[in-house]
Amino acid sequence: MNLMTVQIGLVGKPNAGKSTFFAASTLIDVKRAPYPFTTINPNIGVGYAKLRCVCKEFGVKDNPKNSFCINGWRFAPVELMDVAGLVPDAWKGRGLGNKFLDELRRADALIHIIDISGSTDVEGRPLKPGEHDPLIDVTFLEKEIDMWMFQILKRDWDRISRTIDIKSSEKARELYERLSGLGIKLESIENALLELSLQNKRVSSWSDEEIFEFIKFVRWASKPMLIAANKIDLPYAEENYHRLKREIGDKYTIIPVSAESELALKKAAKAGLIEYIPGEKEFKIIKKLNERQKKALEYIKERVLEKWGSTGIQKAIDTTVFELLHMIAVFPVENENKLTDHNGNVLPDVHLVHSGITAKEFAYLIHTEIGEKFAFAIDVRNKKRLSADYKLKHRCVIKIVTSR
Ligand SMILES: Nc1nc2c(ncn2[C@@H]2O[C@H](COP(=O)(O)OP(=O)(O)OP(=O)(O)O)[C@@H](O)[C@H]2O)c(=O)[nH]1
Ligand SMILES: [Mg+2]
Repeated sequence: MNLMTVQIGLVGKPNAGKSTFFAASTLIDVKRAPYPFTTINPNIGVGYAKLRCVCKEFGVKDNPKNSFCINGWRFAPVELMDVAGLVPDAWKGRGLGNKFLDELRRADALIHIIDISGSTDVEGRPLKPGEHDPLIDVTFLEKEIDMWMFQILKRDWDRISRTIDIKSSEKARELYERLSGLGIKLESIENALLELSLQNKRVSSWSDEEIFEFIKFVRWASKPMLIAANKIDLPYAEENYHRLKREIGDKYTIIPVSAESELALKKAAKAGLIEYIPGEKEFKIIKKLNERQKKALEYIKERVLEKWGSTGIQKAIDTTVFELLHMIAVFPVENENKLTDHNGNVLPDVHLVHSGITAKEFAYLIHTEIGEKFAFAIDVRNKKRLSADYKLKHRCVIKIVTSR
């Protein structure tokens, strides 16, 4: 085990705004353009999940190392991956093929970026806003991912299913071995077998429909997906958004987003024109702007911030991390009085980890040796001792004490 940064895959059809979402989150200047297949090779970069820092509560001035803090908001690193657009039948190799589907293996969660204004067709070709129904994109993309997994499982299925039947006591584990390269969890497989009543059915007698249902179940459980309704600033976006909420809102979390607006705000902030904290509803102009800049910011203010409360980019990442993946943030320190590491940095790191993690498991994540020598942990807030199997809480500050 080690402290791996959570990885979120940005998926969707071409021209939906994946690279713009990526650039707005990471400030990496990747190629973006209003036509399909702008991105060919994946872009990987660091984005951030936002949470209340503990600095104000403890009354300290922090100097973060693996993250940053603005006005009491801590931004914890997450890895984002922007891949090429998916078109119908991508799993069979259409478009840029299934090469980039393979790139999603490691993703812990997916953000599906759709063009909620309906200004691109299912292959990403430009249309007038309102001409395409974004609901179609939601269904097709999932089918592509499921078919891709289905196909991987089906390769060699006859032989594998018979082997699994022979060692029937290890059905879940055998299937797990087969699917582990896709980042599927053993627990999801066990649940799928139970939920779909496939536990006692010989694997070699599963129909294709049953295999597909099984895949759908494990994919959903292992790679939860959020929908980012992008281009929310354009005409028709609002009505499409409300319709999607009505029709599929019980199954999906849908966040209204304008990636282009977030990118513009971040760039303006970087250039010293405005003050802007990612995820906020407002920005402050701090330099004299030219007419074009004024107009662009006015557009964002009216069409996005005042209407939707934020550009949605930060909210999409935060919801994925804290709600879909149920992660928590942990601040480890070495000196429980000064809240520092051994170099004197105050509240240097924050780590996103799965909820339910114990103090000892967390120690192992920091370093195998710290895990092995774990004696107890200290809850820095109240200086109480925490035992090895204590389940850590969101925003806890802990010190791990090792035996010599
Ligand atoms: N109006 C508006 N346009 C946007 C928004 N986000 C992205 N776009 C535009 O949509 C077009 C496509 O954006 P990209 O980020 O290149 O799209 P992509 O999904 O990465 O496309 P491929 O790499 O071809 O798959 C660009 O012209 C962007 O400027 C938005 O929030 N509002
Ligand atoms: Mg792209």
